[in-house]
Amino acid sequence: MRSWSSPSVPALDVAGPPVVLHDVATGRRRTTEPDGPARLYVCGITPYDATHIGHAATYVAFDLLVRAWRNAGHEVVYVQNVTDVDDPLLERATAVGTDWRALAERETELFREDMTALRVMAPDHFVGAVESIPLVEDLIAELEARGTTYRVDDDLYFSVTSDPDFGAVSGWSRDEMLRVYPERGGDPDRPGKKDPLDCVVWRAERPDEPAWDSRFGRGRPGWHIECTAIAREHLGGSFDVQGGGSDLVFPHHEMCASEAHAATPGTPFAQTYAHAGMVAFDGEKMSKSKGNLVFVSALRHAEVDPMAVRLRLLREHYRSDWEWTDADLFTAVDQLDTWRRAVAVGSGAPSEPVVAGVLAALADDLDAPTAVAIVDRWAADTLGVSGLADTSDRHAGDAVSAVVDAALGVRL
Ligand code: 5CA
Ligand code: ZN
Repeated sequence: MRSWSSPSVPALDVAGPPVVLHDVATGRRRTTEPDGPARLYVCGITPYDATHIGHAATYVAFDLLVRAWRNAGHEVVYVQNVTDVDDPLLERATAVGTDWRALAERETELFREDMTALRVMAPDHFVGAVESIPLVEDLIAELEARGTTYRVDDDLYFSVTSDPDFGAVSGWSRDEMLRVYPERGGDPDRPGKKDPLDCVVWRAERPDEPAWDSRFGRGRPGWHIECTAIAREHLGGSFDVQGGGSDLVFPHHEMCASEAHAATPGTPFAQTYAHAGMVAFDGEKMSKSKGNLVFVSALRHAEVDPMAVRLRLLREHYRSDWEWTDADLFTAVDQLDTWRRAVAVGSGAPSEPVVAGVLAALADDLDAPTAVAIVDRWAADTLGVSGLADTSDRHAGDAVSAVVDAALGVRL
């Protein structure tokens, strides 16, 4: 499907260092070593409601990765899916009496507008589940040929035991998996399954649900197989980073990886698994199902500068869980104003350490809070907040705004 337009990004004179990420599968820091273009897959939205701040935080986090790679001199191939057919979308469409396609299209368009406003770099391949059904069919056929699928009634399941590495992404115990699985779309208690953790890859047609013809009968894809098929098609095996929010560690990323391993034994799905923390509101994880949401579009319509929203997000480390408050947003509005006043001076405190420090912080597991603190200090020195203004660097304003734009994605 159509992506959105990426913001223009200033080229910097200095290259950033190699990018290190915390890998969830090993629990260790790992230096990404792209062989050719850096290849990134980030799980996209299920478009049944508007983009909330939790989604925005996740996509801004991976936008920092795209920018860090580019600043380190890599080309990037970025793939993101849109789960434009799945249970929650169909349920919402029925509840509000809208056609599910119209709902998905409307919310996907709003997402594009929100991402554009937040200056998030566009994926090179923005791919819907519906348009990927032929890919999914081919992948299921591969899995079937390897004897890793079976039927329960007319539905087709993937056998998790066919991947000896099943469990390696999350590192969770079986008990933990069994506890969480039903809360995240799984059906451990369904009679006829070989293992309670097996996941559906092709769901046979149900009354009043959309369905497509396939060699496995009429039906629609399961959730996990969608991302496995799209990632393999556009990125190949063993791509650099699989990303998403931490709510996707299990079952989603575990299943995606196992399906890929079963189809191509010996080739890891991704090299690094990176997950963004969960944003809460009113004491609970912000989620469409709970309804405790702050929408990016609502903030835009309330005339909040999207760059202040972005700066608010950058004040948290991407891996931490945190809570959204209006007070923190207003702090970011003031902070953005201070940065803008400082760069408007033109000259300023030395910019070289700022440029190097910001690039280094972002290459170090996307440490945006440290980068933000470096710019804060520079702005305070330049404006003389804590004594005399330092205007010793004649081109500091331009250099700092360029790195803040290129690395943090904040246009001053
Ligand atoms: N379509 C699937 C992924 S294939 C999905 O999870 N869609 S979603 O709309 O529910 O979420 C979109 C992305 O936002 C996912 O990466 C998810 O992990 C992330 N996300 C959802 N809620 C939050 C939250 N409260 N805080 C941070 N990230 C979140
Ligand atoms: Zn996904």
